[in-house]
Order: sequence, then C-alpha cells, then structure tokens
Amino acid sequence: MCGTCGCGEENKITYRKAGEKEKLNLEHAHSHSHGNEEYTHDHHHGHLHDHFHEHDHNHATGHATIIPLERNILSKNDLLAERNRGFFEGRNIKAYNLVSSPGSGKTSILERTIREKGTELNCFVIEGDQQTMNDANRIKAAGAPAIQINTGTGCHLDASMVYNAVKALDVSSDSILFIENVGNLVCPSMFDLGESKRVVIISVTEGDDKPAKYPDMFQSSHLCLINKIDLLPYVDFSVENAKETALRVNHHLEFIELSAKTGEGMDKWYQWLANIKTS
Ligand SMILES: Nc1nc2c(ncn2[C@@H]2O[C@H](COP(=O)(O)OP(=O)(O)OP(=O)(O)O)[C@@H](O)[C@H]2O)c(=O)[nH]1
Ligand SMILES: [Mg+2]
Repeated sequence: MCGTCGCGEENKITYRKAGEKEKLNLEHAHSHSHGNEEYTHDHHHGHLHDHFHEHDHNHATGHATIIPLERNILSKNDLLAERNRGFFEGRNIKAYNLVSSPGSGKTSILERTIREKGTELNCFVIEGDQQTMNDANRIKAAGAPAIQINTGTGCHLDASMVYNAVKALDVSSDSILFIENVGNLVCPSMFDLGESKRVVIISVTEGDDKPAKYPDMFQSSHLCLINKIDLLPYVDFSVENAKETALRVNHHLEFIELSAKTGEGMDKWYQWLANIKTS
C-alpha cells in the first residue's frame, strides 16, 4: 500500500507494450510473467518495507508516525524523479506529465497531437490507468509507441514506474515523452516523475471551480489546457472564472483553450510544444 495516500493495496503493477507480444524485460523488478506480453512486479514491496516496520514499531504511539512516513516515501520518490530528470536531460527527451480528473480528454488530446504532429515531434507515450490497455491501444492506433502501466488499486504514477516504463519502451533521444497519469486531481500532484513540465487538463464539463477545490495540482503545473471548448455553449463554465481561480493558486500558470474534438486551439498547443522543445 502506498503510505502517502493509502492506494496500491495489492502492490501489483503491470507494464504492457501496446501491440507487442514479448515479455518486457525490466531490470530491478521482482517479477513473474502473466502470459506473453504482461509483466508484473511487486512495486512497493522494497520501498515500503521499512515504513511498515516503522509503523508497526510505533503502533502504540498512535498516528504520530504518519507524517514522517509520508515524507520518507515522497523523498525517495523525489530522488528517483531526479534520476529520471537527469536521464531525460542527457538525451534531450522532453517529458510532459499530463494530469487531470478522469475523462477530461488527455488521451483524445494525445491522439490528435500524434495524428497531426507525431512524426515531427517524435512522440513516445506512457499511459497510466488502474486497469485496461485501452489508452495505450488508442495511442498506438494514432501512430506512436506506447506502454500501458496498470496500477491496480494505485491512484497515481510514481517515478519508479516511469523509470521502468521508459526502459521497456526504449524511448529514443531528441524526442517527446508524454506521460498520461492516472485520472485523479489529488494524489498525482504529490509525485514528481522527473518531468520537464506538468500539464493539467480541465474540461468545460467539470465546472470552473476545480482550481479552487484542487489547488495543489494547479499550483504544481506549468500549463493548463482547457479542453472541450466545443461544449461551451451547452454548459455553465466561465473560462474567465477558471483562469482567475487558477491564477490565484499559481500566478505563473499558462493557459490554452482547445478542443480535441474539433481541433480548435490545437495549433497553440503545438506551438507551446515546439517552443519548449527548442528551449
Ligand atoms: N465534446 C468533446 N468531447 C471530448 C473532447 N475531448 C475528449 N472528449 C470526449 O471525452 C471522453 C473522455 O476522453 P478521454 O480522452 O478518454 O479522456 P481521458 O482524460 O484520457 O480519460 P481517462 O484516461 O479515463 O482519465 C471521450 O468520450 C472523448 O471523446 C473534446 O474536446 N470535446
Ligand atoms: Mg486516458
């Protein structure tokens, strides 16, 4: 179980490449294979052994150990994230961590980006979901190599999962790596993956108060994509209110309004990616 947010009870993480049959060879993972294309490892076991031990030891003292345990887990994650960041920088891989609530359109934005700019941008994709290969298969159909991480009961990706996935996916130098996090506006905000930039997506069907309700995610992001603007005539969503609220928690946040469905605004997103890629 993740001691930070309580997720990941079964400790089973799987990594499966979209459309490929071979067993993935992930170093450092305690593993057993399930069929030809799936690889499972007991991700948190090593990490958390000490924490469980510490927790047991201090049981009589009540909850006082929870905060140090959280810090310990997050600082271990931060170390691994820095390792990822060094790996990415050394190979000129621009990594984007895409975070949002479920269904805001992360995969749809990626599909359209890959169809329209995939070759130019040299894209690779890591997909994080609790279950199913759906998103990795959608990305592969759009034309980019993808690996699916299924987190089981886990509600976020962490730096170690990304490290394993990057190795299995064989991400090439001078590329863009999109990491679609598990749909959740809370826990993924705490876990640095070593990304170059964090991109938070909200869709106009979610309500314009989300930045106020989930400030950590907006505070830790560089860019906010406001998706599904084709639906604006049908919903009570004020783009102005959403931006104002988000700027109150993070005055550096940039915004792009777009629709993955109609393509409106996608050119601004491509421009942002191009600027970042050459910076
Ligand atoms: N009208 C409209 N629908 C959209 C748009 N973008 C995505 N959708 C729809 O929203 C639904 C969810 O889209 P996904 O791309 O699967 O969302 P997601 O954020 O990847 O979802 P999870 O991975 O489950 O968190 C789908 O039915 C999409 O067709 C958009 O710009 N406009
Ligand atoms: Mg998705």
